[in-house]
Amino acid sequence: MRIVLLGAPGSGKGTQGEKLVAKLGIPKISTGDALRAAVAAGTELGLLAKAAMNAGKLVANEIVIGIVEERLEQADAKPGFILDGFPRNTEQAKVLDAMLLRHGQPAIDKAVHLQVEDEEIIRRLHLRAIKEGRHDDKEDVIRHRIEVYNAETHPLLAYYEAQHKLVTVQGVGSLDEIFERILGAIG
Ligand code: B4P
Repeated sequence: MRIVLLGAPGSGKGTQGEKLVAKLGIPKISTGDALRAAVAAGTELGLLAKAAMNAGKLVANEIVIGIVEERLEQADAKPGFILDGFPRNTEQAKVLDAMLLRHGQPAIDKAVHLQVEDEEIIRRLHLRAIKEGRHDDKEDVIRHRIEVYNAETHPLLAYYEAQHKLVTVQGVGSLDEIFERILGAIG
């Protein structure tokens, strides 16, 4: 199965993605995790990504597309995968569809939208800032990330709706309740 997880920052894509990995036995590909690892390792790619991430902006399409393409070519991703945080704009979504076609892989099966109100997102990311100290979980940066989500990522709901692949799940409640909703929605 090939699943895209969509949702605002802090909507729980990473959290629920981990549960899907355990349940479905397919890998999760998180562009956020890959970029944070590159920043921590101080690679050239990390240096390019760092400023955009800390400002709550999207990292350049070429960089994230390169990360995803390299990862999708690995053997463990052939039977299926969960994409967490990619695509984040229409250009990335179109490139993903073309990439799967080019690699002879089946298309995306479902795009799961985790719906969470802004107030709850801000509350969660504040808590995470205290616990994990992520540079992009500061108040003004959180607000900017929500703006970027609304402007660039939200249009993907219509993109996947047009392909009859969109399922929307309420992302508020216990982790297990949300997970059950996701499993019900993907069938
Ligand atoms: P990401 O790493 O994707 O960050 P995120 O959107 O904040 O995380 P997510 O929605 O996965 O939330 P999580 O489960 O952790 O991106 C970071 C940055 O990388 C972007 O701003 C951008 O700069 C760059 N980037 C990444 N992908 C890119 C792309 N494709 N193109 C361009 N740039 C890209 O949950 C958040 C918190 O909520 C956690 O603390 C969790 O414990 C808590 N939580 C989760 N579910 C909960 C629940 N049900 N109730 C209460 N709390 C919950």
